[in-house]
Amino acid sequence: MYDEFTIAAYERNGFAVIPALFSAEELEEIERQLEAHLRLDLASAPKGDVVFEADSERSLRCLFRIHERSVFFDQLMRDSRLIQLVRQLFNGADVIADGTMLIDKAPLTTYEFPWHQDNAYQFWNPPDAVAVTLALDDSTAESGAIVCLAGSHRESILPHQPSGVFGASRSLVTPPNADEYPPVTLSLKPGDVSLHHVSTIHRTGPNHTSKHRRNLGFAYHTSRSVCDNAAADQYKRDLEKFLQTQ
Ligand SMILES: O=C(O)CCC(=O)C(=O)O
Repeated sequence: MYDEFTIAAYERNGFAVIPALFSAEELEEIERQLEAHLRLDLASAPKGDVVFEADSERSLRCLFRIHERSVFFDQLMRDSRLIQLVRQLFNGADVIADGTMLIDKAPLTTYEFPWHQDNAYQFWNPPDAVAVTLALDDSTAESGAIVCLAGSHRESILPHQPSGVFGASRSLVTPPNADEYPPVTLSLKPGDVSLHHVSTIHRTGPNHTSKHRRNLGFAYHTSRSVCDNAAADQYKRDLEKFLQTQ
């Protein structure tokens, strides 16, 4: 059971941090598995699931749907601590695990993931869904940590547009009001986990450091939520069209 303060903070703010949920030994194993997986997967993963930096090194920026091609990462997404945590956020509702992704902000990369709400492309109704982030590296204001707007999860989904940033499909049309919803940087150490509600407005900034800032992201929804499949299909078609123009 996770403490009531964490759950209360999540309910109030739309995000929370659980320090050191994964041990150093577990992280070592995750690193080993990730390295082995990347050796195999980068060449064979579907085109839309891999995003590289545009620089000459072509380093990896995002790898989506890892759970579909890796038993280890599928099981990690179903880790009992993560499932129990999400179940507790949603008052004991059944939890369905949707996906695993890697986001690697390479050293000194300048792009941002602009302000957005995840439900602008996930379409859960009601929005009983959450993104769980496991830090593999130090995530700080300097290295491009996730910044959430406290309380913004109470908003409905605001108008979004294509973000123009590879890996981040949509961004808010109008930047949010920071007076209404104060920004909070989710600083994480390796092994820490953060949670943000699918309606929470958030962004990530550039990585000004000389080190990678990698996050593993896991998505969950509850059995109470239904996906608006028509909207999701339209979104996929629009995204494919956009990728073909690139
Ligand atoms: O981990 C990251 O860098 C991106 C997080 C994010 O914006 C998201 O999960 O929607």
